[in-house]
Amino acid sequence: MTQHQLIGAEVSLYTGKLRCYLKYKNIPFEEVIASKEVFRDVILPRTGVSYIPIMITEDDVALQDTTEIIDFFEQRYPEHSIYPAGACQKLIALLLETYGDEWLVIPAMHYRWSFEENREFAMAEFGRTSAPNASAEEQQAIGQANSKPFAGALPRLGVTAENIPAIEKSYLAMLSDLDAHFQQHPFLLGNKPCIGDFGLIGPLYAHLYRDPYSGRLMEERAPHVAAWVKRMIDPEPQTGEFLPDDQVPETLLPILARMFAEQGPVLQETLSQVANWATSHDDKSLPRAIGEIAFAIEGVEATRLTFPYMQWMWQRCVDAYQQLNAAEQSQTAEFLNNVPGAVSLLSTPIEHRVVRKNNKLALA
Ligand SMILES: N[C@@H](CCC(=O)N[C@@H](CS)C(=O)NCC(=O)O)C(=O)O
Repeated sequence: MTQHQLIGAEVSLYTGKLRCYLKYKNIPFEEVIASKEVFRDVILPRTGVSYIPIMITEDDVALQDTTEIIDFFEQRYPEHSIYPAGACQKLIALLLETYGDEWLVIPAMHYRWSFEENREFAMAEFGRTSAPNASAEEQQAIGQANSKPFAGALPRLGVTAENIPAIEKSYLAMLSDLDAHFQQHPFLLGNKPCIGDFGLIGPLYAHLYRDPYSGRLMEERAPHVAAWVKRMIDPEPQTGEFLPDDQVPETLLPILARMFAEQGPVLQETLSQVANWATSHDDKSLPRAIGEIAFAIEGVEATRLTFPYMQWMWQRCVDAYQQLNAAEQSQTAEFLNNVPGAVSLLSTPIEHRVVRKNNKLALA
């Protein structure tokens, strides 16, 4: 093999995250569509799991999980790093990656599967991905079948008839906050993208920009966010700098405040459920979901499954915070003191860590 292969789909959230990264870094790659045959012959045998995207590197290493793939490539191609050197910037970048990857999936999935226009589009796209050579009719039927588990995931993520208005209210408020930010800055932390930009582009591209109904909504409500999406998917490779002196724009404060108000309590409860799980299970392996969590968006309560993977993402943030020296920690805390709940959650020790082993999650 001579080139890295990205195996994924245009319709997939996390494939979009990785594709934007590879383009910004100017890492040459070939994109292979994750058809049914590719799932059977490559994805499952090489990774042991059925997630996309996966990466087969030019020297034939198979990798899954966008965060791990990005970190693998950051080692191999350290120039134009997407991790800021500044302590505060780096932490904010990691927080926003966790928010995009693990929380904005809620509005992304809601808008894709609750609106007829988006649903029809996504089903056809699922069919096109699975069977690229089938007729449009066949693709629609295949898409309908293949998309069932995804459309059916809404209740597990905590999307219900009762909280849909709150999810939409929160998403539109977040979009307007982000619009105000991108009116002033091309990317989150200056004029080059950081890991946080790649976390956010996952939900904000494939679902919330590319699906037709959500795309119109974004163009109308938040044209600067739509312009950022276009910069992310068609970047000027390897250009730009982060803001000087470890500055973090205040326009990110409302976004972080929303993250800690909504996702913060879920993160906290996930840590505690993982710790409880560890005391009552000898086996180190972790299922995908280990329980249920009550949470609130815009004051409306709902329940979702507890995903220990969220803790794995959070550990990266906590590690970044707890490894800071005293001066960096106090400077970072000064900024984060404007975000209710942030410093206390970041200072909470992780009782039982989780690790990724062979693309599955396990207790440490
Ligand atoms: N954290 C993983 C998430 C990957 C993921 O959930 N991908 C979706 C498609 S965008 C998927 O394959 N879902 C299949 C499933 O949930 O079973 C990553 O960053 O790669």
